[in-house]
Amino acid sequence: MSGINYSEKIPNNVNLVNDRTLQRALEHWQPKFIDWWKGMGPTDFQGADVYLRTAVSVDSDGWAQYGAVKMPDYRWGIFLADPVSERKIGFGDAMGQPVWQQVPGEYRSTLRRLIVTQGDTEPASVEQQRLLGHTCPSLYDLRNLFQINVEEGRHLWAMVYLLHAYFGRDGREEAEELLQRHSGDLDKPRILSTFNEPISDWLSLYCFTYFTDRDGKYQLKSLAESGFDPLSRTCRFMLTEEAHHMFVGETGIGRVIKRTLEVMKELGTDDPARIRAHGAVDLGLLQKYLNFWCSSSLDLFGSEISSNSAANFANGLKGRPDETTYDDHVLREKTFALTAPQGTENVPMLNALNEVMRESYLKDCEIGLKRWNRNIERAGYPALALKLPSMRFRRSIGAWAGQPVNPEGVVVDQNSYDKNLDHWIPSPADRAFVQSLMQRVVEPGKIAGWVAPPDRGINNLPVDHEYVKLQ
Ligand code: BYC
Ligand code: FE
Ligand code: FE
Repeated sequence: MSGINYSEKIPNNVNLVNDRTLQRALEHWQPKFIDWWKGMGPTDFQGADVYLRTAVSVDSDGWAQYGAVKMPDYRWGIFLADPVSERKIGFGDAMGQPVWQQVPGEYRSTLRRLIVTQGDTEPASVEQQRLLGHTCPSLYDLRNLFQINVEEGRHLWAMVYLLHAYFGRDGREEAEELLQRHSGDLDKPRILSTFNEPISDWLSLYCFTYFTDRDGKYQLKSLAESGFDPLSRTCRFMLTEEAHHMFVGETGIGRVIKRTLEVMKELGTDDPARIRAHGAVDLGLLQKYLNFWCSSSLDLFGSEISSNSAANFANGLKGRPDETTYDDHVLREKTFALTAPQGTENVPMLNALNEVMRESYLKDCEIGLKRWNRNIERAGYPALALKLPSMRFRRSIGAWAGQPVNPEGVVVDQNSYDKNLDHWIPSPADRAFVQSLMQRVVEPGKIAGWVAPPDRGINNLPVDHEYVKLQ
């Protein structure tokens, strides 16, 4: 079951060949996807040979095969984790009943909306990152960018498969629209806010893959709990691909810090102006980038009080990440003490699940910070330790939306908020400086001056391997 059939036009492990109608519908969508990839995917590198991994099976061990591939020839396909026999719904009012292999009529529009929202983020991120290849700090980084891009493309395939296979004509229409909305487009933007933010430099890419791909991890984990079994199985396999995206973020930021600490040591100073003059990113500037992308990603969990989240959980559509680690899977009796600008009140737990998830997400974000801060402390600069902003800072969604809150979570007056914002998130001058660092480095083994080389290469190859052969 878990073996992937690559002899077909659309690689898959769902026995597509036995469902001609579905196969034809997907083969009809395939060229539109390729057109989208060529028009909206990475610019100018479509002819380059990229050292990419491709899924060969959905087992946890050895699912990847590595080799040089031109991106448009990447074998995007449909891969579901193996079914769990006799799987039961693990939470909500229908807990203990068998999972659904088809979409229950009463949940059809809600499930479609969840799948479309998930699907929309995948091509959005490729669009956001499309120009970064021109300013890559090394071939190693360039390869990682393209690996992420092709996998986000495959995540789109995963959602499009569900839409085509389970939602009939509406699903096919939604699949078309996934290629028609575009990141940052004024008329047809992507659905969620973060996916319309430009990613025009590599510091933003590292922050995006650290914070925003991690929202992907949490959302996919909660959908992997779903009573709609095909969605669960799809998300379980997507999660195995997601780990590398967050790795690029965590090691990327770690390498920026490493380089900055080297420069600080060399110059014997922590003066931001001198560090910048030396072509590195001072830690205060990095903190601003963390504040920006973390706060933006916190919005992706939705409102603190949400009837959508309550219904999704009660109906068995969307659980909590790692649902089995909780004691109570029904939550009809529980409440949650929620603090809003008006004060603290107890709300039904079911309505507060977005906030529960946001809290566990933020805890997960702390792990990288601890690691980075150890190096900052060891270098003798404990006062420059990096911090995550408060969950209330710069929110656009939910109870704290539009409130003048500083990164520590304290409400300040609007005037001082407006005046200080440029100290908390990157100012236009900060962005211009970071942009000035973005010089393309494509000699094998060479690296830009603002970031340290990685500790090791891909798949046991040396760091100076020619990961992308440019034409
Ligand atoms: N921007 O009750 P509410 C990934 C909307 S990332 C704009 O507060 P709910 C990836 C919301 O849609 C993972 N709109 O929230 C990462 C709703 O609109 P409608 C993506 C927003 O519904 C990197 C209204 O506000 N996956 O995979 O409980 C690279 C009220 O909603 C935002 C998913 O998100 C926002 N930030 O929860 C590549 C999973 N937040 O319906 C890929 C699927 C909320 O009233 N999505 N709204 O018109 C969901 O589970 C939910 O839709 C949300 C929102 C968690 C996003
Ligand atoms: Fe993804
Ligand atoms: Fe991702």
